[in-house]
Amino acid sequence: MKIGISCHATAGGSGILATELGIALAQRGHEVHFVTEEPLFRLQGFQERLYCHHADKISYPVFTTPPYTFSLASKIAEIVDEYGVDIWHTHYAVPYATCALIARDMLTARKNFKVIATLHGTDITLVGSDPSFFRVTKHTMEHSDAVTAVSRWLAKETIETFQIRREIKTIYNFFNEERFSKNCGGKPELAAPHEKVIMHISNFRPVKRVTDVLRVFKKVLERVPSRLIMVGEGPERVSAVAVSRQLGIWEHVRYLGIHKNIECLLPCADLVIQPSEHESFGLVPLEAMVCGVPVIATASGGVCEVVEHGETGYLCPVGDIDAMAACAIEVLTNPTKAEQMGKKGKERAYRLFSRDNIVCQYEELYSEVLRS
Ligand code: GMT
Repeated sequence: MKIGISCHATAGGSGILATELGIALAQRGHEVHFVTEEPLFRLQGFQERLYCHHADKISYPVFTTPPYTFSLASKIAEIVDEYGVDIWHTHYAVPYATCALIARDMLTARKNFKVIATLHGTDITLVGSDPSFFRVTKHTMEHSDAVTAVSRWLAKETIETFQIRREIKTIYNFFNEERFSKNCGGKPELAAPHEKVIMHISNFRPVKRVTDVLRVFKKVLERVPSRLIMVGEGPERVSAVAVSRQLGIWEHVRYLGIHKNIECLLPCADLVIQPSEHESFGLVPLEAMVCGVPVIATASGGVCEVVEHGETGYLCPVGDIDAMAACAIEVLTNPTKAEQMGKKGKERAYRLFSRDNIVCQYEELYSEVLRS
């Protein structure tokens, strides 16, 4: 098949998933065309059958905000025409599936060109915070040839929020086994030998509740010699740094910034903490489980379908610092428990979220949509 993909190119989970999907599809013999704003964060080196195109960013004095989405729609139509692409798979309804629908409308001669929208979460939260997106999101989902969501929770929320009558198929996210089995050339020294390593990885958006990580860590530090490794960048970083100083834990926290090779950092962690307001899926908890690292997340959203409470980590109430700290201390002071959780996490990740298993589900969907 010839498959086009549009997604955010930045370090977020949806862009990472879309990139890994494109790589996997190309490895399985499909021709894959990405159209993105910037080079893809997770793409390294040359990959046979994989093409990266960029839509132009126009700047003109009368445009207060450059209408990037229209150049994206034009670029999609151009690539579909030039290469004979069969399917455009977008990650997020707005703006990417909306742009692909405009391209589909323009491509009147290509009767069998199909658009698939995968929802990652912001489609819902964006509407929650800005109702002006409601109609365009609903229209896009209703007119795409298929819609998928990355968790059952997200599919249900979407159907309820938008009163959608069509099927939204759940296809879970996956991890790239090859990436997580590569040799990183030794472990980086993130802490002193007697210290446990607690890690948090995110884009530091308010939904990630990064300051909760610091409050939990302060309580853990009172009981367990440890170091907190914060990976990522984003708007809440400034408050996170301020809170680490206020809490007097600054010298026990390291802010590493954005890292491409998360597979080389995660295995150094004894515990990963992701105390988000909600997560539609939780790619970081999944990648931690792949590395055999127990996870503390919040019982909110699709992450409950990834982390198994009491087995591969703990799911605590949002904002419950005491509960998260108690679970963290239990994991860090009980090596047998930590090892068992890590083992079960790895086993669950490989059983439910392996690349071949999930990519096959997308391939089946593409074939089904092309037949319809
Ligand atoms: O979490 C973010 O802020 C990034 C966002 C994205 O668009 O990359 O992540 C969303 O999609 C990921 C991939 O499907 C999911 O693993 C994340 O749970 C989801 N984020 C939220 O729901 C907050």
